[in-house]
Amino acid sequence: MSPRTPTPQDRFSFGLWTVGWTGTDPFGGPSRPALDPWEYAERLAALGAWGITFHDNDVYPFDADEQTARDRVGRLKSAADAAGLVIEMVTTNTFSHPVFKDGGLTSNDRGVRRFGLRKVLQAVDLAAEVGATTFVMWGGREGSEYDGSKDLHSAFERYKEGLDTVAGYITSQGYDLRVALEPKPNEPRGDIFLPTVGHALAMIAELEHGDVVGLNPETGHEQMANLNYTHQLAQALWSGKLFHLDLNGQRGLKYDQDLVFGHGDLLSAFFTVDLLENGFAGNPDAPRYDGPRHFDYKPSRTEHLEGVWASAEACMGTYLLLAEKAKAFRADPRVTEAMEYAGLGTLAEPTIADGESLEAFRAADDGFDPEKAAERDFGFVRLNQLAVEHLVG
Ligand SMILES: [Mn+2]
Repeated sequence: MSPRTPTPQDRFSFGLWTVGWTGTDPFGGPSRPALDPWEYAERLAALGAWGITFHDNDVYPFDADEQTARDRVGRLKSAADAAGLVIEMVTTNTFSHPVFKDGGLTSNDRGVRRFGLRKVLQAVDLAAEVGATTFVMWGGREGSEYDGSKDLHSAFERYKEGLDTVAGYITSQGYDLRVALEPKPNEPRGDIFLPTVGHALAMIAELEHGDVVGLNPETGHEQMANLNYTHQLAQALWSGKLFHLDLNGQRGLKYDQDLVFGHGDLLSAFFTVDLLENGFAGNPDAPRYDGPRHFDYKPSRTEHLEGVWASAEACMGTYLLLAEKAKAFRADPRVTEAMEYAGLGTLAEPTIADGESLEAFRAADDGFDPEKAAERDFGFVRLNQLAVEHLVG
C-alpha cells in the first residue's frame, strides 16, 4: 500500500530548519549544502505541503540590520505566496548565539534577559506581519546543568514575566496570534525548565495572560521524558491548550533524534494519528485538534539533498497511511464490538449522577460486588491486537 499524494487540504507544514538542516551535529560539520530559505518553499509545495514555519534566524542572520531582515523575510514571503504556501507559525531563536548560553528569559544576566525579551517581541511583530497564527516558544537554553547555579524560584518568576510580557503584548496589539510553549526535558541544557506538557500547563495556569498561551508538544520531546505522546496531546486537548504540534520520531531514551514521523514508535504514532484524525474513542463530543500537521524532524545526516526531499515525503506519507489505517480501524465492526466490551463509551458517564447528592451517593446501595467486578475481563489486549492487525495488515 503506498500513500496517496498529500494535498494542501491535509495541512502539512514543515519548519525551514528541518529540510534546511545541513547535518551539523556536535561531532561533525555539515554533510550537505544549505539552500537559501526561499528555495525550500517551491519544493515543499511541489511535494504537497500546505505551510512552512521558521525561526527568525532561519531567514536572516543574528546580526542582520533591520533592512536586511525585512528584505529577506519579504523575499521568503513572496516565495511562499508564489508557491501557495501559508506561513502558519513563526518562532524565535534564543538558543544558538552564545549570548543565550544561560537562557534568553531566565539567564542570570539581566542584560541578556532584556536583550532576549526584545528579540522575542521583535519576532512576534514579524509573525503577525507574515500572517502566522501561532508563535512557538521553545526555551531550549532555559535551564541549567548545576542545581547550585540558579535561584530556581526566581527563574520561574522570570520565565513567567517573559511569557506574560509576550502574551500581553500580543493581546494589546490585537494580533491574531497565540503562543505555544514547546516542552523538552533536556538537550541542550542538562535540565530544561518546563520539561513536559504537564509542567507547561502548570506554568500557563499561573500566567496573567494565559488565555493566549497553549502548547506545541513534540513527539520526541515527550518520549525523551519516557512519556506517552498521545496522552500528552490528549491532556493538552482536554485543557483546551493544544494550539500546535511537532510530529517526528524517537527511538527510546536517548538524544533528541528528530526522525521522520513514524520512524520511532510506530504503534504510538498510529494512536497519535487516530486521536488527531478520529478524536477521542467513544466520545464524539470531546474537543478535536484542527490545527496544522506540523513536522519538526531532521533528515538524517547520511542523506544528501535527494534524501532530504524523500524524508519530507516520508513524514507526510507515513501520516497519510496511518490516517487511512486509523479510519479503517474505527470502521471495523470487530473494533466497535471490542470497544464496547472494553467499556470505552461508558467512561464518559459521570461517576456521580446528575443531581445526586453526596449524602445520597454515599448511602446508595448499588448492589455492587467488588469480588464479582474484579472478575471482569476488559479485552484490552484483543482491542490492541486489532490495532496491530490494521497497522501491519
Ligand atoms: Mn526534537
